Amino acid sequence: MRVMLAKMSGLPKRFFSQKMRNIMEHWSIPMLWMFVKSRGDEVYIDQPCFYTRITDRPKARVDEPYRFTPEQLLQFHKNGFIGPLRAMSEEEMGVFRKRIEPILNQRSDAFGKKTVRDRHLDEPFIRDLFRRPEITERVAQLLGPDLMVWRSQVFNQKPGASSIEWHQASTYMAENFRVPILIPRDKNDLFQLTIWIAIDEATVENGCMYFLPGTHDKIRTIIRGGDSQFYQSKFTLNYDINPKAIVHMPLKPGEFVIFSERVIHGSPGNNSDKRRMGINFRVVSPETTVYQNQKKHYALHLNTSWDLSNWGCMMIRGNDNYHRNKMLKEQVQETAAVNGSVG
Ligand SMILES: O=C(O)CCC(=O)C(=O)O
Ligand SMILES: [Fe+2]
Repeated sequence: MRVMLAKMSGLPKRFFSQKMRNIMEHWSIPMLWMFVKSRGDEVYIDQPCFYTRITDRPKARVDEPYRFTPEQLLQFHKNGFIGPLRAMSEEEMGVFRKRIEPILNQRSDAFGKKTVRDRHLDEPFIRDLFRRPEITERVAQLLGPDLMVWRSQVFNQKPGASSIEWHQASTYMAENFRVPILIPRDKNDLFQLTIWIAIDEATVENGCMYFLPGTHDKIRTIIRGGDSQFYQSKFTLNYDINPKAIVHMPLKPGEFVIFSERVIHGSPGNNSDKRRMGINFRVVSPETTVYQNQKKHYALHLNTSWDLSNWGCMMIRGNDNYHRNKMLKEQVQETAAVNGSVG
């Protein structure tokens, strides 16, 4: 396989379609080998990587009220998630809820269409939530002092909503199996975290998120086809789920959980008459390149694309010493304020 690829990569680029060139550039040998061996039935769910750094040391110094104990840090690195933690009071979340509800029925200015993705691009009050020290100071201890948001999403699980199948992710190559969204310095290092904040109360009955502790050790494969549905794609994660190992994460409004997307996670669907709405956002260091040279992003499991002309990243803590990424316009004025945060 290695020899074949080396020979192929020596050929002039015009010999290959863009699709083929993407595959040669971004599919590693294990990814290609899995595809060939299974004749396309089994593929890695995302670019393979391994979790190596279990530590009880914080990656940033923060003020006392937000500080994790060494036991909490160790627990996070062993499990791949930590929560519940509080971002704001239930009353404050009530105000946030009233503001976000109507927006979801409106077109996003940034993308020119109705979408649950990246509504923070249009709405300063959502950006304010992501910048709360209750969140940033916790995340900094796990990921490092310089934090940049590149994606957010509202998960509005109405009564009767179906499950969000067990899944994991690394560089979000899984969204189209051609090009990764994220290019970190080292794929194996912890380069990203997701923060999921409860807008409504999330309970076991209305389908709070659940996790399989310790499964962030590596990226698994998926078996294509079958009955399991991940949005519009049909696949099953190749992992034998032990029901006893499942950890549910009930959250009160205003509480959040921090997790590595590499940990196997999902939610069981809403079997109640109460809505379960939450908002997540994904954070990397500004050292990571996001949507490199991409003008448009296509997600296979949703069969839709987003025009990235108005998209940009946003610093929520520390400094961007790399200037690699397109930033939100208003970030220029906001940077001074962010630089004042705890270092
Ligand atoms: O809201 C959910 O149930 C799933 C969320 C999720 O998969 C994520 O935040 O990555
Ligand atoms: Fe997820």
